[in-house]
Amino acid sequence: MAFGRSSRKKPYVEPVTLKILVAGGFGVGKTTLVGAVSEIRPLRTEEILSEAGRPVDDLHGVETKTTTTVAMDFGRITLREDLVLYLFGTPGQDRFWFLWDELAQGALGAVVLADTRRLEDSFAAIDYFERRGIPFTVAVNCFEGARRFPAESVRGALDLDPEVELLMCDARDRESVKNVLVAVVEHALVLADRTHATAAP
Ligand SMILES: Nc1nc2c(ncn2[C@@H]2O[C@H](COP(=O)(O)OP(=O)(O)O)[C@@H](O)[C@H]2O)c(=O)[nH]1
Ligand SMILES: [Mg+2]
Repeated sequence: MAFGRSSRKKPYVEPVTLKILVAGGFGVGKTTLVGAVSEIRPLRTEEILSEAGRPVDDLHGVETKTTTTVAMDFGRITLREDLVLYLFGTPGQDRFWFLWDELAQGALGAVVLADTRRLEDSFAAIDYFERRGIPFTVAVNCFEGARRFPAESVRGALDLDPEVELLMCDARDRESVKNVLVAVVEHALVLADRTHATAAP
């Protein structure tokens, strides 16, 4: 049946899977972002902020947050039938820094979420990826009520290299988050290509 209907079916191609990190300060929207796009029920390890945790978890500017991710967020999104992303949300608090190196293993790139009301909370993540040469894209999560700033002034405040992309997004919106993820993948692939080209004899 070489010419039968079944031969017209596209052969199944094992999708390429890429690992993307989602980083940024506490309460910036990492869990929300992963939840907005994940096809699997996002795996979360959250604990209700306890009285005991309050002196450590700085809630200033994070009005409605009652849970905190203690380990990580994990999700999956199929960007194309042959391209699947695995998303790993990094823990937002300084006391979980020891998990980062483990999470960063094998990551193609990262999204650094930023909130214009607390830009300084993104510095640590940006430093981390810069130092390790992990390609990243900055996505400003546009909370309503937060002042909007032109991209250029946010870039300046974050001291971003010219080649680092900065986008505006809504972490709750699937299409918006997808755009960010596509940008991260494209940016990382361009950089990987360049590294290949320079490494070639
Ligand atoms: N208004 C608004 N709220 C958001 C947005 N993204 C996240 N939130 C809320 O902000 C709080 C912190 O978000 P979360 O995803 O838990 O932050 P994380 O600590 O980075 O994982 C939650 O109550 C979210 O519902 C957004 O784009 N707009
Ligand atoms: Mg979270």
